[in-house]
Amino acid sequence: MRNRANAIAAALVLTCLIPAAGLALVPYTQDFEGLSQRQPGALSGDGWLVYGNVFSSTGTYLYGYGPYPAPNDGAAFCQIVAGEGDVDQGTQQLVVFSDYENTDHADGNIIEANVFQEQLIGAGDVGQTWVFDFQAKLGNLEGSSTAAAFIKTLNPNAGYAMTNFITLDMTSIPATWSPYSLSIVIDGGLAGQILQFGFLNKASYYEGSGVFYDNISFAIDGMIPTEDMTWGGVKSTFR
Ligand SMILES: [Ca+2]
Repeated sequence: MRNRANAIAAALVLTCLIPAAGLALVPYTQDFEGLSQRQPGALSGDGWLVYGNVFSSTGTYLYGYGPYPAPNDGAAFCQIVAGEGDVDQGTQQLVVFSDYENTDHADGNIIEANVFQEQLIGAGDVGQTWVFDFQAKLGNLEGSSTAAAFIKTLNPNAGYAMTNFITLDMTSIPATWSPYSLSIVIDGGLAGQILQFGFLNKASYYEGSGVFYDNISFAIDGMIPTEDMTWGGVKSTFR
């Protein structure tokens, strides 16, 4: 909670420093080719965050921790890997897995590991449909582990209550690359709220939970980030 409180304070400072027009969803694209596989801060430097939730074996919520900058060391949450791609995925990919540094695995508690990007929704985004596209293939997910992709919205003015939780189950996807897509319509009540998009898994007893992801895009429906046009600080063009 303390970290979230610090994040709130940081967000408030940020809110005061940037003009209202800066509070808006911005397109994002990532193929992981330009990030250093060996740098511990490669993913956090690109804005990736992690958050853990822990449940008892019967599903009772126990505690949460984070958000923290996303690690890239192979021990917890996520890592840039190489050699898992087909033609479209190039050399490097993202793998998302459990927080195996959380020793509650040994007690049979269920660790929910979230790996995500976070943005603030502005009034100007209302009425738009934003699409989260990516490609994925199954990794070493096994046993009782589950995985999902998600778009969440959280209301900072209501104790970070979750106001949207749009998911796509990735538990039983094939071990070959396929495209996937999620979308959200930004209604008037969401202005000023936090939007997160990314991936999660639930695992226990240190069971495998890995799913590979690549070619991530977050953009207004009908737009796709490319090299052609600068838009909102990120390059985008019409699809
Ligand atoms: Ca790639």
